[in-house]
Amino acid sequence: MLRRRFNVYTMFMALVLLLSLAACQSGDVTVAPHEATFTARANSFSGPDTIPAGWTQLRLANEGPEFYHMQLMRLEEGKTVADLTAALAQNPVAPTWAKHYGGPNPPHVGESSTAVVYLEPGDYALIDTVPSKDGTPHVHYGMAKAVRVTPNGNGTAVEPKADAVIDMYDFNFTMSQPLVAGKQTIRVNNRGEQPHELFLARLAPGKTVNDLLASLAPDAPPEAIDWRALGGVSVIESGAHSYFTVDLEPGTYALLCFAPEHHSGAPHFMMGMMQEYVIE
Ligand SMILES: [Cu+2]
Repeated sequence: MLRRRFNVYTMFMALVLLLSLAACQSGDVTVAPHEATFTARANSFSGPDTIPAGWTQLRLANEGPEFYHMQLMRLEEGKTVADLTAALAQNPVAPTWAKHYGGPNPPHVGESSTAVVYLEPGDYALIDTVPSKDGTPHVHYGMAKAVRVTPNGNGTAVEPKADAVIDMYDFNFTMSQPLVAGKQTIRVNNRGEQPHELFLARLAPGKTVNDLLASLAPDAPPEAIDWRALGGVSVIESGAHSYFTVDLEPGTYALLCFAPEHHSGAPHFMMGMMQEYVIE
């Protein structure tokens, strides 16, 4: 009897060992991107100080009262987060020593959004250039954090698979195929010469992208925000690409780019990067 119990126990332990070995093995050949979560609250970011290099899924949880995004900027050696915020206070067009590496664009208040970006090792500034209620970008109210991207030893995080592609040009958006309802991963390519972003929102019935823009004016009443922020990818450099996953339902959507034009500083949506899109 004792012997039989021992055998059952041995077999059980062998099974546990086999299963854990299998789990270890699948851990070595990671297929998903790395993940890192940051939280935005009134005038602060919290999250990890270091992230491994490679394809990384960044999640932004909005626990603050306004709209926030994550904009990763890779800093040239010797430059600091303080140098960048000082430069942006002089000119909203980023200095050439800071390169845009994207991040999740604003989720709705109380919600979260994700974006998958490719990060090279180096020192980054995580900033939020979304304006606060008074029109001053959050980066000037303390939403700037140093993040170090460390060399990735195993290099196994792979790129996501896209269900649809949106191309960004100077100055419009084009789609590889009609977007459909349902959960999907969208690849966003910057095929323009300037840095671009994609912000996606679902409009209230009968409303237009102009109504959305009007609702962002400092004097607009809070109830003017009758649309839903659905994220997207913040600014990436010419030639770069990024991904985001979103669950779309039938309705009218707005696609917008707020990046400043290199010479005039005017937001790109004023130059054509604002588009409505209907999903049947
Ligand atoms: Cu743009």
